[in-house]
Formats: sequence, structure tokens, C-alpha cells
Amino acid sequence: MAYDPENIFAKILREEIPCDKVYEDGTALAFRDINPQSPVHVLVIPKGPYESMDDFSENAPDAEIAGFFRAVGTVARQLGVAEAVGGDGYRFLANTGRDAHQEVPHFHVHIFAGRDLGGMIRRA
Ligand code: DGP
Repeated sequence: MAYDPENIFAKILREEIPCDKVYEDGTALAFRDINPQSPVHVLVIPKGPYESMDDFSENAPDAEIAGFFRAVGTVARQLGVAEAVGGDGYRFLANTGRDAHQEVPHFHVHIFAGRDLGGMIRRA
């Protein structure tokens, strides 16, 4: 499937629609989720056009992959949720494809924090 440049996160990257930005560097942008599932719920996206974790891990250059995952850690520390900076920890995940209910076809990592996040996965 080809990357859809009209997806909502592509529009956020082009600043066609606003976001509540928490971090930006040359590789990644992080902003608060519009429908938060925890007191802290931030999305981190690469600036490049990758539709999923699958696409990103296969096709992004190594420097972009390294830069992106460093950005995820940086965001968690900047938010104060990483234990390294005195926080209580966080969960990050990337829904990938249909069974994972990926809604937006631009690769993104969710960072959840600010409460006990419970077990790893809920039974259907
Ligand atoms: P996923 O199921 O992993 O594709 O989750 C997509 C997330 O994106 C979902 O938690 C809601 C969020 N989202 C959708 N549209 C917008 C938007 O326009 N702005 C922001 N900040 N978040 C959005």
C-alpha cells in the first residue's frame, strides 16, 4: 500500500492542522493525543513518509531509525515520566495494521503514563 500524503499526521507535519506539540527535532515530532487514554498520552511520529512500523523498520535509513527511537526516549524524559528523571515509568506501543486497530496510516508511537497502566494486553 502506498503512503497516503493526506493522512491526518501528514497534515499535522505540514502544519495544515494544529497540534499540541511537546517536542520536535530533525527526525521526529511529538504531540498530545487528541483522545487521551491516560493522564499523559503523547504520540511520536517520524517526519518521513512511513505508513507503519512495518514500513519504517524495513525502509527507513538507519540514521532515521536511530534518531526516531532516541526521540521517543527524549520525549519520555522531557515529560518527566521516565524513571531516570524521577517519573513512575511509561508504556510505549505502535499499533501496526488491522488486528492492532491502527487508525492513522503514518507510523506513530504512543507514550502512555501518569497512572498505573494495568496488564500488558486485555483479552478481546
Ligand atoms: P492508532 O489506533 O494507533 O492509529 O491511534 C491513532 C491516534 O491518533 C488515536 O489515539 C487518536 C489520535 N488522533 C487522531 N487524529 C488526531 C488529530 O487530529 N490530532 C491528534 N493530536 N491526535 C489524533
